[in-house]
Amino acid sequence: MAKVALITGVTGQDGAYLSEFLLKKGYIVHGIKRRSSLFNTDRIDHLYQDPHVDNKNFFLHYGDLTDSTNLIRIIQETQPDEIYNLAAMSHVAVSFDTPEYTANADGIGTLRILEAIRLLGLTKKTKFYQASTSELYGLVQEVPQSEKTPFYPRSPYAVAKMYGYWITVNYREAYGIYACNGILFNHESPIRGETFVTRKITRAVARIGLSLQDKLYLGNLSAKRDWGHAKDYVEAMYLMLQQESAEDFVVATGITTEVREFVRMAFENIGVGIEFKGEGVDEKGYVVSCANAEFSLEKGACVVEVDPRYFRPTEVELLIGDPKKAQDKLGWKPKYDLKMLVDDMMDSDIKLMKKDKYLQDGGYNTLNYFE
Ligand code: NDP
Ligand code: GDR
Repeated sequence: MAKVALITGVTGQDGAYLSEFLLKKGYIVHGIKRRSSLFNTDRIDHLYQDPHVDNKNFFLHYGDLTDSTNLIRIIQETQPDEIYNLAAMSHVAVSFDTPEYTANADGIGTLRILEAIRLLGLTKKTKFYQASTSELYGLVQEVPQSEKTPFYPRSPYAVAKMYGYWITVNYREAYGIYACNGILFNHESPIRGETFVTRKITRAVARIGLSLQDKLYLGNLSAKRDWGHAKDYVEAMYLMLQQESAEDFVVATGITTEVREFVRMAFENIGVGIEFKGEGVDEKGYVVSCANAEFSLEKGACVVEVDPRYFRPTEVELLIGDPKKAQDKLGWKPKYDLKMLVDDMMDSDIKLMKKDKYLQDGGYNTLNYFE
């Protein structure tokens, strides 16, 4: 019998890669998607199956983490062997603007699913994965950060996720549910949301190279993140649910890099050298060389500038994870390093932006929204 997985947040970056991964393993995959006024299934359209044909193995259900009755009904109908709770208001900066909604979806949403498992009598059948985060570490207590490092959340997002983390531990201990937290450090990909810093950078660098845009505005260039590839990280989620007993795991590369270095690497991908000058809000990045005729940029042009509107009320300055437990117990090892990640994202965004350029040159409007 094929195993059945239910994925919340199936339309997001991780939901799309995890669906692909589980379908390849022979799972029947159910995903919960929100109703929206525009199509929101771009990332999973290649997995979509016509509802009128037989032998389908990928199903979508309308739902929302803020609606208990809907979650209970979907879990009852699908009787999943594994639930991956990936749905969340996942943008740290936006959580300062929508703190109550973030607490409801990211914090109480996790409780709603665990309670559904309990109320439906599925505590022995259904395994649960919670998308916990390195943002829990927040203000640096120790480096590198491991499963034993104390938490100090620094945003409404991280505080909500802290509730999700502990309620997962509590339901494991109280009711014997196989429930795990994956404490994942930042992971990116060509389908990363456009307003997270890596994708904002790769999109903008591709556009600047193709003369579709002059400048990229960023916030804190000194923040350090432990960046991996989402394709590697969804494999760790799956492995966590295949163990003898449920435990929590850090998933990270163990290497940390400044935002400004990510910018430099993205420009390097198109043969453009840049150097940063100034400090804080005065910091600017200038083209120092351009070795690629296709993306020729004028030497001395200022292509990056700090805009304080992207600063956060409280910032997480340094994240670096210790993946030893995941390596030892799960046998997990990432295939991508940072250069491979940057190159993968750049290649994809250059292709996308060439399409935009073609449309613009033909007199058509293209999306021109940057945040
Ligand atoms: P995305 O933002 O790409 O995807 C989030 C998903 O959640 C989307 O499918 C979104 O739907 C859905 N969603 C948002 N709010 C609700 C809601 N109220 N009810 C139902 N669905 C909702 O995130 P990622 O794929 O990057 O991350 C997956 C999970 O992992 C998130 O929980 C995130 O917080 C966490 N995480 C991510 C890390 C990362 O670096 N990517 C690191 C650590 C943790 P829609 O498409 O309609 O917006
Ligand atoms: P993060 O990711 O907050 O770590 O959360 P994000 O890419 O948004 O920020 C990373 C760092 O870059 C700095 N930064 C900017 N960030 C954005 N978005 N836009 C900018 O213009 C900009 N300039 C500098 C930020 O200040 C920050 O320090 C991500 C999300 O996926 C969470 O859901 C997840 O839990 C964590 O990663 C681990």
